[in-house]
This record gives sequence, C-alpha cells and structure tokens, in this order.
Amino acid sequence: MLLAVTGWAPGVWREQFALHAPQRPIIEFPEGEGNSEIRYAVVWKQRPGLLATLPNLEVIFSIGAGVDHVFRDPGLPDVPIVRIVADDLTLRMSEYVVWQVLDHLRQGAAYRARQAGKIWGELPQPAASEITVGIMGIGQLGKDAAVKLMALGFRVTGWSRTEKAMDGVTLFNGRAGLPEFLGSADIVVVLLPLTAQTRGIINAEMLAMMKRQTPLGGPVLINAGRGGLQVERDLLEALDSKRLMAASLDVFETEPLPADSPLWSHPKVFVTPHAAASSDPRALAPLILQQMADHEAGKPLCNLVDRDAGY
Ligand code: NDP
Ligand code: OXD
Repeated sequence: MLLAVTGWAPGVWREQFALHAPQRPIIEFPEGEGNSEIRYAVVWKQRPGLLATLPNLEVIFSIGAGVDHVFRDPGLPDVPIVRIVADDLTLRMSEYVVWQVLDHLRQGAAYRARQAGKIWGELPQPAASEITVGIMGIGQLGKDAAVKLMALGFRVTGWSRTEKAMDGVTLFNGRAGLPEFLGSADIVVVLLPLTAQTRGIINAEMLAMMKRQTPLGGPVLINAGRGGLQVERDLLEALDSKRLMAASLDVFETEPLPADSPLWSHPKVFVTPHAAASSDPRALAPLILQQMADHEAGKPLCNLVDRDAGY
C-alpha cells in the first residue's frame, strides 16, 4: 500500500498498519510514484497527479470521513474511493456537537466572562426542551449527534440532499426545504460535506434565513463540516450586526486559521483547530486493513464515495 498522508503526521498511521498487518509492504510518500506494485492508496491531501501514476491502483482509502481533499486532484484515477465511517470517529463528533450545544444553552461564554470579572449572578436558564437544534447534513455523523441531543431533551431537526426519515426528528431536504429548516432552528449545526453544491452555503443569504428570536437571545451557528462551506466575511457581518448571536467554528476557509483573522479574537466566536473529530489511527487502521482483506476475498467494499455527488 501507498501511504500518501500530508498535513497530518503519517508516522503513527504507518506504525498502526505495520502492527496490524506486518505482511503488507508500505511505501510512504514521497516514494511510490509510478510503482506498479501499489494496489491501495491510503490518503489525506495526496499530491495532485500522484495517484494517476500508479498503473495497478485498485482502491483509494481516505483516512477521514470527508473526501473533498481527495477530489482536489484533477487527475484522480477511476477507482473506488472508500471513506471513514466508524464508531470511534462518530462518537468524537457527537461529543463535540453536544459540548458546543450545551455550552451555548448554558451560556458558557457569559459565565466565563463573569468569572474573569468575579461577578456572582445567575443568568436566565432556558430548558433544553425549549431549544430546536437543526442539523444541516444529517448523515452518519449528524444522525448520531441527533440521537444524543434528543436524549438530553433537545428538539432536533435535520436537512439533507435527499428525502429521508428518522424517528423523533423533523426532516427537510433540498433547497426548497432550507428556509423552513433554518427558520425553525435556534442552533444550527453544520455537518455537511464540501461539494460543488455546498461550497459557500453559509453565506449572507443563508444567515438571513435563520430564526430571529430564540430563547438564547438569537440564533447560534456551529460548523464542524468544512471551512469551504462558510463565507467568513458574511459570518463576521452577521455577528457584528447581531443577526447571529454566536458561532462555534472548527473549520475555516484557510487552515491553519491565519493569525490576522478577526475570528481568533471575536468575542462571539469559539475557535477549535479542525479538531472536532480526529481520525485515530489506532481505531481506524484496522478497519481500513479489514476492507483490503475483504476486497481480496471478493467481498464488496463498504463506505464507498459517490463520485457524482462528491461525498
Ligand atoms: P455523510 O455523507 O454520511 O452525510 C452527509 C450529509 O450531508 C447527508 O445527510 C447528505 O444528504 C447531506 N448533504 C450532502 N450534500 C448536500 C446538499 N447539497 N444539500 C443538502 N444536504 C446535503 O457524511 P458524514 O456525516 O460522515 O460526514 C459529514 C462531513 O463532516 C464530512 O464530509 C466532513 O467534511 C466533516 N467532518 C469533519 C470533521 C472535523 O473534525 N471537523 C471530522 C469528520 C468529518 P443525504 O443524506 O441526502 O445524502
Ligand atoms: C474528516 C476530518 O473528514 O477529520 O474526517 O475532517
């Protein structure tokens, strides 16, 4: 297999693959170009053009759930692309979503500011049952977050590309369903993939569709999908004009977030460094290896990416 992982320490992936499948030779980028023995490429932000040089490549494995980084390569060979769908990753994302939703519900930012000023005083405390959390992109990650939020008493809605059903969750789909979805959510959690259809979707037009009055004092946005989904200029404008009450952002138009971005120090923004749900090689390398073994045993690959849809 070729390990073509950039922008992420590849060493720990190599260690885990070697530990669980010592019989599988691993070639690590920048080696491997043109190598006819490579059957599998395990990638994160692979160098564009690299995979097209591998004449016997059978499968591309993304070490993340998102595959926009794979599609950045205009010369991508026409072989199946497998992405990560794994309990370990899903649980981490649900932790992040629940953490942020609860922080907004319980006014974490306001209490931290009060503590800094040694101010004793209780703030209004809306109940979870008064809050509707709208999950924009209710796929593998969004569905699990929905279940966990409902267990805490939140009302949950979801928005997807295709029509779906989920117990206890009011679902909307397509562009036609967007205004009602946004207009009924107090907190919007974005867990969309970055595709040609979703790029820049968090823009002034979308922010204007969000609910005006909420029990939290205004609508809240949480984006852990991809930075390319958001137009940061529009987000800042919505925050500064009080159209948006607060935002938790894990992903950014440019990563790492540049030091001069106003988002770093904005009082209404909570920043994490694309860390909502880390891919843990200890949990995920064995799953990738299992798929290779299944493929060699003639079984179908799971978690395949739909090239036309882009996710
Ligand atoms: P899924 O493919 O399982 O779910 C994606 C959801 O988005 C689906 O509900 C899908 O609709 C919906 N969707 C896609 N395109 C559109 C569209 N044009 N309009 C409306 N809805 C749309 O992906 P996952 O849940 O596994 O992951 C989601 C994303 O989370 C990843 O692509 C990645 O970008 C991000 N991520 C971020 C991490 C982080 O640490 N910040 C970690 C892991 C993932 P439908 O159900 O109809 O297909
Ligand atoms: C992913 C990510 O897509 O970590 O899995 O961003």
